[in-house]
Amino acid sequence: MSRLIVISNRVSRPNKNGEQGGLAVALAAALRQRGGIWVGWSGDTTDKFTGQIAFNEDEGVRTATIDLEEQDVDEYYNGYANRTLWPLFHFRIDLAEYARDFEGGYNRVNQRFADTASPLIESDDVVWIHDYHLIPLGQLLRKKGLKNRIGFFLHIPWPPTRLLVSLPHHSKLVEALFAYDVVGFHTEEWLESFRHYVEKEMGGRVDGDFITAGGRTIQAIACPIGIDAPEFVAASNGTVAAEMYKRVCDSLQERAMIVGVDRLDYSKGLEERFNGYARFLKDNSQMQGKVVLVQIAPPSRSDVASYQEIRATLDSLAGRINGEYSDVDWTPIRYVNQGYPREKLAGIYRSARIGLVTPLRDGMNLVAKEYVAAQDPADPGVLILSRFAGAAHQLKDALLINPYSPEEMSDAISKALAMPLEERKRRWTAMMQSVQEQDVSWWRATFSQRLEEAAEVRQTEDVE
Ligand code: ADQ
Repeated sequence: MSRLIVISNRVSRPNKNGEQGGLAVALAAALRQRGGIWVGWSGDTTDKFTGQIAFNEDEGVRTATIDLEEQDVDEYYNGYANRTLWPLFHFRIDLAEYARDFEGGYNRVNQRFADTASPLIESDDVVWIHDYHLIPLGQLLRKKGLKNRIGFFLHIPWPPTRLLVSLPHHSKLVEALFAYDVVGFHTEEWLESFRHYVEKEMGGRVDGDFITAGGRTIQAIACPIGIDAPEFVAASNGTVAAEMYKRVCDSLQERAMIVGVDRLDYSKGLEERFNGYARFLKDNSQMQGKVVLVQIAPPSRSDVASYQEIRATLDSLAGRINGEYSDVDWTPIRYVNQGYPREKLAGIYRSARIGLVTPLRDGMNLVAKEYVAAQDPADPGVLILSRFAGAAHQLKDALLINPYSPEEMSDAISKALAMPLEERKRRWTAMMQSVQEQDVSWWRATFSQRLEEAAEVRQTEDVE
């Protein structure tokens, strides 16, 4: 079996405390099984980039990391990745910043990744590159003569063509994807937008999964990521989760809990969620004092101004809603700016009657799947899910809503709180089947298999 080389912006080194996310666990398992290396940025900076690689091996997983210069981090990570591509790909062209320095830094760092990774790659290795930080990397590796099978997976949405063309040099970015053998998206919707761009802007041809443009044919597929379902179910039934469940339930004093768990990011629709919940309290005064929204949102990307703004907005909104509706013995929103280990999170999910997952746009959204996996099968809670999350394509038995509409959110909360046990069980069983069948191991195996097959197609072509 060929070795696997994973390349992503950050590398998640396995640790004994099991505090990695599902994606990191799945990739680490693949690396352990096939051998190989995980390459990426260390998260640290250095005065002058030297290309020096730090090798480590933890729990049977080899990692290779590099330090970047301060200017690299400003232009590539905080700049082009998080101030240009992230907002644009989440349909927020109002927030996207187009600066030449950012684009220059992005290309420079991708070149640094190519220079670092290429000597580590052997001729038989399969290379799997992740996410919007590294779109041009495959092309840069090809320029160095690499003939390996190279796949790319995009973890965020692919925007509609009419938005994407607002990006200076958009065609250069998309053309770079044609250096890969397989390009993966979470949903048919993102894939359709990609195909649309290729046909309309590049004069390309689509033939099922095969897409041809500029003389290159690649496979573009929808391959939805999942969670580590068995691990999450086990965590939910463990002692840490049970302690957390009890702690939360004791604090609720019979009140119904609604839970939201998100990185503090404007794409997650937290402002709209707070407003929808406030609308529910206003429309249902008999429920005041009987429900609590627990919103867990650890800050992220706090060097970027739009993230500082969303944090300030939410601080004041939570304060205003709590000021308006609180009583001496009840606070409607518990707004928590910290992260929790997965086992504790599982207990928190289980104690909530409702999981409120309402991003304005989301590639997939794993929190929705974790909420489902953590439920008690005998008495499951209800998932309220944004129709604009990739997860809505699979979790069709959630209460699907438009997150921009406070009325829809308010109605869905009422419906969920009144939902009979039989209906809750029926909806949960259908969702749980999807969560278990298409879990993270399925995702990894499906994408890898496509990549292996792609190589065979190419070899056959070469022979002819
Ligand atoms: P994210 O935008 O980070 O991921 P998501 O898919 O919801 O979004 O994953 C977040 C992960 O972080 C979940 O596993 C969750 O449990 C964890 N997390 C969030 N808040 C936490 C907290 N307070 N404490 C502990 N853990 C917390 C990007 C894309 C998504 C896509 C994933 C995977 O934006 O659309 O689903 O990648 O491809």
